[in-house]
Amino acid sequence: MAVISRGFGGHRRESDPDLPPGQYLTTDFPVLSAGPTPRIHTDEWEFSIATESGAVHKWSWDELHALPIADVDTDIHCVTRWSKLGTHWRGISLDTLFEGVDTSYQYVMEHSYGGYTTNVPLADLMGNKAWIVTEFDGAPLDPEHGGPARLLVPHLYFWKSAKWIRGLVMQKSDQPGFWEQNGYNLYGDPWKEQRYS
Ligand SMILES: Nc1nc2c(c(=O)[nH]1)N[C@H]1C(S)=C(S)[C@@H](COP(=O)(O)O)O[C@H]1N2
Ligand SMILES: [Mo]
Repeated sequence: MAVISRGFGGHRRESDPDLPPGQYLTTDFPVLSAGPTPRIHTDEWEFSIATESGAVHKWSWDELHALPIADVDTDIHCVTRWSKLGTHWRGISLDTLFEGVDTSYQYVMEHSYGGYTTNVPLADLMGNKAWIVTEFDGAPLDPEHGGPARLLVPHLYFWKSAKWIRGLVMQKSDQPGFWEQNGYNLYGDPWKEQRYS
């Protein structure tokens, strides 16, 4: 008998139109970290956005959770070629966090607890395309996957989704972050296979 793989047991065909070129599907959730997993207690956790004027907008864990929370269903694509379709997250839209932020800079450096950095244009964080997520699959985000909170920018390769996010710094020009300095593409569009520079 014919086996229809779409929608069966979560496996879908490699010809799936939602799968970017050169990617394969996985139902696992691999952990990819450049260093040890930092442990950040939510009572010490803080997120900030710093701009060219010297202003630093800060949110504690409780302040973050006072903001409207969004349900996010999305596909994720790692440059090491695994993709995971239909992942479910909850978090706060970057549009919400940027509401009171005044900047004319167009680029952002993401900074994580532990020192990881990655760069992204501000336009890629706006328009309901990026979130600070605190839940995955109905449970608090695992520390290995970036808990208590990570950035989620799913339309770019997953290295742009900084785990253990600590803050964003507005940048006048697009500067390479950690992996970008080590040969990864400055932008990272999975549909254009922008893997390396
Ligand atoms: N802080 C931090 N964020 C990070 C990384 C990292 O090493 N440190 N790795 C990136 C890479 S290369 C990928 S593919 C994803 C992996 O996320 P996961 O471990 O939840 O699958 O996180 C990204 N964010
Ligand atoms: Mo990655």
